[in-house]
Amino acid sequence: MTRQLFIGDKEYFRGIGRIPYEGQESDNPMAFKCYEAKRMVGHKTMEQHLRFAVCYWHTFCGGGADPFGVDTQVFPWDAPADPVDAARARMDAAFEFFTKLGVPYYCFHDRDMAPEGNTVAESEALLSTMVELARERQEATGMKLLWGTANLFGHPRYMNGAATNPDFAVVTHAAAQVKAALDATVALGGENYVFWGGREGYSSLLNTETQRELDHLARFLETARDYARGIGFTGTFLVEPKPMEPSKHQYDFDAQTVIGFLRHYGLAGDFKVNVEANHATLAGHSFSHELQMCTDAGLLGSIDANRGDPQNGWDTDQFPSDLYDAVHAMLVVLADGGLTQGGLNFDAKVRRESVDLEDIFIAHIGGMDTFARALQVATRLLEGSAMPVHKAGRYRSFDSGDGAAFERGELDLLALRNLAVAGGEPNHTSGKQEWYENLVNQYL
Ligand code: XLS
Ligand code: NI
Ligand code: NI
Repeated sequence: MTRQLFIGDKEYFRGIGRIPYEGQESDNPMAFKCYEAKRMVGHKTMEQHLRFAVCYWHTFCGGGADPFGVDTQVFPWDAPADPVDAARARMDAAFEFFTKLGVPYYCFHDRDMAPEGNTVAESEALLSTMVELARERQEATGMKLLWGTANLFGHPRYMNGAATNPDFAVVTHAAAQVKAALDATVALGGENYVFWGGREGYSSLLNTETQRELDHLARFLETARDYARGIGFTGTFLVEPKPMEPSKHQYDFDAQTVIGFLRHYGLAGDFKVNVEANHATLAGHSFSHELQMCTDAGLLGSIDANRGDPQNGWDTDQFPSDLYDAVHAMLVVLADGGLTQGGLNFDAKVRRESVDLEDIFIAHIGGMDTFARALQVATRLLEGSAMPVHKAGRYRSFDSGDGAAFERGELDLLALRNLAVAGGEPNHTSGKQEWYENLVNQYL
């Protein structure tokens, strides 16, 4: 079936067709240099490995406003004065963009897709109208939903938190929104459902009972899970860590904090982690560290692919263009067996100064090429270089004999002490970090 490139009678991205693959030698900014959806890398295609998703919020809702200035980007789909007409126009533009870019997935918040009404019931009705349209668009284009979520941070009622709000009435509104967003996700065949707790944190201990708020968060997630399972959602729930911004102290600080939380409250069976690169750096970690902590725990769910700025300490949500960082990330992902139900969602926005409509294509093309190259480089490093053997070799002393007995828990502290006496001073073994770093550069 040939995919139709735009929906309805209006083309939003005029002059732009389906983005082609033209290879490394091409100087066409509107072409892929590396990403070739059907190209095999190992036993999967690039498309199957990378499972790219476009996010609805930055790409079609964000106009470049910052704390010091209004929107700089004027989107033609924002033209209709009626908010529902604008939502429809935005959806047409979104599906045209997805189709022309050639990604398999998208992600959305309830409020990106439909405006909020004056009452819970009105908001629900607005969302289901738009979901019905999205379902038709998905059928017409073959697009799939990687994950849905609810915006529990934008409305003023959430200023003191959503699930962790000290006022139960607010918690019920958060629940109403999550219920509707879960209904929408299920209706659209979403493969995952995300909880990012933007306001789930606090500013001052003087007015906050943290233990109670954490218990409420866990209870809230549990009730959401039970409802979703009841309506037939078989996907994975994802918690997205972030250390700060907007809250000063966020309960989902980083991957290890979330993993500990999920295990403590018995949620780790249904919930996994959605790692965002920029949130990792805000927490003082590298992107690959966060991914590694999740894969170690068997809890890597999905990825928000973006990057921060080394000089700015906030969530700049830039498009991933750092190949070195992406290689480090893909090394962890591939060693874990790859993304299964998750994907690479571009939770990223073009800079405020990038005001041409084509800039959002250029940004996504760059992000996709970055990860496609990283996939190739990481595959070669894992399958063709000496790196995995050397890494495993560092732990050789645990593979047999007393080291293996220690791992099995068969040696007590005294036995270990006696082995130290018998063995004498250990050899100093080089960690060879520079050797590994040079190897990565050699494969880039
Ligand atoms: C904000 C988060 C947000 C989530 C979805 O920093 O990254 O965009 O991904 O609510
Ligand atoms: Ni995100
Ligand atoms: Ni973010």
